[in-house]
Amino acid sequence: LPEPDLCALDDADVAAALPVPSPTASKYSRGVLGLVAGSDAYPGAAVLAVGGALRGGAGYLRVVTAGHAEKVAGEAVGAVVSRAGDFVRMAHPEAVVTVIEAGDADTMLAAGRVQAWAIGPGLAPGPAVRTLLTALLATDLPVLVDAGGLDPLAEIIAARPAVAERAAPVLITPHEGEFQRFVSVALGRDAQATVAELADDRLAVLRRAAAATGAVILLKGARTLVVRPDGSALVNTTGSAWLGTAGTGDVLTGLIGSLLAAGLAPATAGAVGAYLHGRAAERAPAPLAANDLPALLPQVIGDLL
Ligand code: NPW
Ligand code: AMP
Ligand code: MG
Repeated sequence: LPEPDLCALDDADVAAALPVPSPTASKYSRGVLGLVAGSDAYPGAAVLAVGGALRGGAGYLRVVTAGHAEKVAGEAVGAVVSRAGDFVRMAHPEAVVTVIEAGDADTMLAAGRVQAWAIGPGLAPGPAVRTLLTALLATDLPVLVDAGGLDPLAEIIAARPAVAERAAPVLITPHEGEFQRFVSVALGRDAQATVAELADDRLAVLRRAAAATGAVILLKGARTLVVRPDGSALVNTTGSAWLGTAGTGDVLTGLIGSLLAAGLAPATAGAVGAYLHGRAAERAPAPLAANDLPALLPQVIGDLL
């Protein structure tokens, strides 16, 4: 049955929403994204997210990644080093990297002129992420939460529904497994019941979760849905099953983050990002790898403009 309040974007909608630099634009006015990503275990997730953000058109990309004290012969020598930071610098010299000690929110927030934050791809689980996320939620900037940021966000919401109270939006981009964990921790929903409810009426489950948490929810999958707390929703029609490969979600996070930083509203940024990501996948020779996607975004965007 046709679903009221469920809208699918087309090429013309996406073209109209895309941020195009004005003649007087600068790297700052085009959107400064703060991206908190990567760990020793998952440096690749940070590299992929950075690729999505740069080719999504971020004017300035600040990458914040947690490192560890460098040791020589077992002795700390003062410097904080980060494998993910090194990988990002080598793969994307455009990105400006800040290496922090785990949980050092003050140094993270000192990254200048940030207009939106994205946190999650490849983060190491642990209490430090919750500290960083709490600090980001206390800002008046849009915050995108994915991957390793989702469990800490669920814990924060369970303790106090801060997300609904903050003025700036929160956008979460879980896959189905992450969404089940999120609602089970944040809202005390039984995870198995959520699996059954999602199969029965995906949109209804998302509408309840968005209304209860105050977050815009982008649930990834074959038919990615974006749902606002008021229940209005967008469905993505681009992409293919070849996207089911490691790291594609990390590219999407960077891409959506760049659109948020450029000033798009969260649901629009999510839906436009999913649309462009899907179009890039349609152009990638199959089987695609996640790292193919960023390089295809300029063609996709150029053809729409
Ligand atoms: P099961 O097996 O069905 O019971 P995780 P992740 C379930 C980083 N990456 N898609 C499934 O449970 C990410 O950014 C780094 C997927 C499974 O056990 C994250 O920080 C890369 N899972 C981190 O790795 C490239 C689904 O959820 C669990 C599902 C972990 O992210 C890869 C997986 O969730 C990756 O992006 C679905 N549709 N439905 C790199 N190169 O550095 C249910 N599940 O444990 O959060 O694992 O998504 O791989
Ligand atoms: P993640 O699991 O975080 O790496 O994200 C996976 C990405 O691939 C998301 O953008 C999904 O929407 C997309 N994806 C996964 N499976 C499919 C599928 N069968 N059809 C279309 N897109 C998919
Ligand atoms: Mg992911």
